[in-house]
Amino acid sequence: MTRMIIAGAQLGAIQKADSRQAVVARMIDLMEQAAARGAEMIVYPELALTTFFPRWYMPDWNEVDTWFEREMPNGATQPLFDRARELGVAMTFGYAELTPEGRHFNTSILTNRKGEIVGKYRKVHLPGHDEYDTTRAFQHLEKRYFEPGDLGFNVWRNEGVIMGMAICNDRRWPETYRCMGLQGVELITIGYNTPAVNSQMSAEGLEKRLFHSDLSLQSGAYQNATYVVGVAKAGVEDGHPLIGGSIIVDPDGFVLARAETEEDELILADCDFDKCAFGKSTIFDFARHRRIEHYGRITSQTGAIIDV
Ligand code: ING
Repeated sequence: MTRMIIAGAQLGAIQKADSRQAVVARMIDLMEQAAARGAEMIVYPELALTTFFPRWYMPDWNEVDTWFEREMPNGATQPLFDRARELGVAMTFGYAELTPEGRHFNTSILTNRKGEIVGKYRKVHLPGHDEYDTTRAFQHLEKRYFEPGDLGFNVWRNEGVIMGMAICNDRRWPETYRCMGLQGVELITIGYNTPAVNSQMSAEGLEKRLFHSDLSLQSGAYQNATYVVGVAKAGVEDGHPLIGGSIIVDPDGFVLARAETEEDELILADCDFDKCAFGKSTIFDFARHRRIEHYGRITSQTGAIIDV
């Protein structure tokens, strides 16, 4: 029987001018609060070390690369890994990864309770666009600054739990969860930076964005009998609002904890991973119920084809 108190560490706004050191200090403060409340794992947002820089058009790639990390851990993040080891807290957090070969990914890492990196994920579903778009109220240049992830959706047995990761827009695609569900996943961590308004349809407001975030996370959890922890970078970054709404969801799809602010905020839940077994052995016993002979379109066809 594996139980773990898991913390979601929502981060408030990170301004363009904020240093990585200042952000890491905030992350360590949340980790210490979480450890004091018995947490054995902490989940941080997507691109947790910097502002959501894909909102800015930067023609100079030397400037773009200042938002990326060339190694992990590094000088700015080593104190976080050291404190995690001292406190015995596993963690996931997202950052912009620049590889030695010069490739750019929107990445998340997973550590064990000794502060050792045991897994890495690179964001597969990149929203937005790759050129400056004059029609948008603000830019969303993830397709410009990142390559689609090349590692796929994997899981790791970490601290006795089968864990997987996804990032932000990935949570809107059911394939994300099912690829890990088919590997027996029991915990999926998903950091996100979601603009509070639609750059193309200003009528779409905060309520709808929060609803769609909950809907995506809860359905992924229920349909794959897994815990899901969705954690926001929230608040107003240089005038641009991001939604909060961090939640911890159980394998039945129920929300166990929810952030109430758009600031640095901790949410916690005591997760009993035996609760995954019932769904995986009954309604979502994939081996007994799935009919893959009818699912071919899902991997053979990218876009919709209408021929009726
Ligand atoms: N952000 C947003 C997300 O998927 C978005 C982009 C918002 C797409 C709302 C569609 C609707 O939550 C990131 N960083 O993926």
